[in-house]
Amino acid sequence: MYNKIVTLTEYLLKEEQKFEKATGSFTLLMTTLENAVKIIASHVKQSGLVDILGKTGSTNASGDEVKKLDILSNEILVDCLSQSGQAQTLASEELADAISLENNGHYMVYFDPLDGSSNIEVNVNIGTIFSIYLNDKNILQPGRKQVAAGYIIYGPSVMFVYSCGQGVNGFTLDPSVGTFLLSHPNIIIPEEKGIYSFNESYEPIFHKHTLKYLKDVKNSEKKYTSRYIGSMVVDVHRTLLKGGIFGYPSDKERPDGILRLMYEVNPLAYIIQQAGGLAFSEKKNPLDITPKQLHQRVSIVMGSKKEVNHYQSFLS
Ligand code: P6P
Repeated sequence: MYNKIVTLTEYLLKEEQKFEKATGSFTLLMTTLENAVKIIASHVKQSGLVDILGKTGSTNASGDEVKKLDILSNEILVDCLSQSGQAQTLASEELADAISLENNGHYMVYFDPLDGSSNIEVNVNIGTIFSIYLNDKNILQPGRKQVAAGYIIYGPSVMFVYSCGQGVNGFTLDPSVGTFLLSHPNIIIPEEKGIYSFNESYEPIFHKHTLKYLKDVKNSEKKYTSRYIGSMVVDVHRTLLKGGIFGYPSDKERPDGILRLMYEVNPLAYIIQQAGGLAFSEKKNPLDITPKQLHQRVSIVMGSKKEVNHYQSFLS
């Protein structure tokens, strides 16, 4: 008997059967998303070749314009999700306003099509982040109302990580078959780990509590190390699997940090909390923030329970 590994599609269908009233709409939405990110993954893999074959913004051998990868990724997601008919509203970091589609889709999908795109040219991992709500016509729902969220990491492997409220599962693309296989069932974040992930070049403008925290971990008996990739989705993925803490806190010049609530912080905070970790923006759970506008920025610290509590202990 060959070693039967569960595919993402099989997993989605199995989950669907747990819900009596399921119509298959969510499964179709997620399968559409899966197909879109496979197309993005293929472009990401070739991105290094674009430099050889023609700079982005130029035209390629067949005369097509070579697009910036984040713009192309956004177009792929908008096209695929629009055609699925399952989402009535789409919102993207790359679009000023949400798109309202002429369909009866049950869902609203928010996404950062290619987070960390500045890392593409140096061949460092990047990712797509998504957040899904039921379509209740209000595009500014708090993160707690997400029905599903997750991300796809384009790295040595392409990984699809998501939760719909019953824990977190990771699927790895088998490129020989073109299928995501369940490789990380029921991911639980380690309760503590000495890895902190902050951009310390902002030390001159960090608030006092952040400075005190960083000083403490550098002089702690417990061994800490620093890791910062500069793609939030990748820094959070490492934190999810290995433990530790990721932070982009507010500072003296950016009272709301820089990360986006609707399609970066909420989906990743949802995943971290579904895996048993903590997340907070200033003094509250980001999932409890009622958004004021679509591209709202918030400060964020998230990760292992003990590490986040340790950071919070420095908040006066
Ligand atoms: P800084 C990438 O551009 C991004 O939006 C996040 O993915 C990442 O965590 C952050 O910005 C990096 O910002 O200020 O450290 O370069």
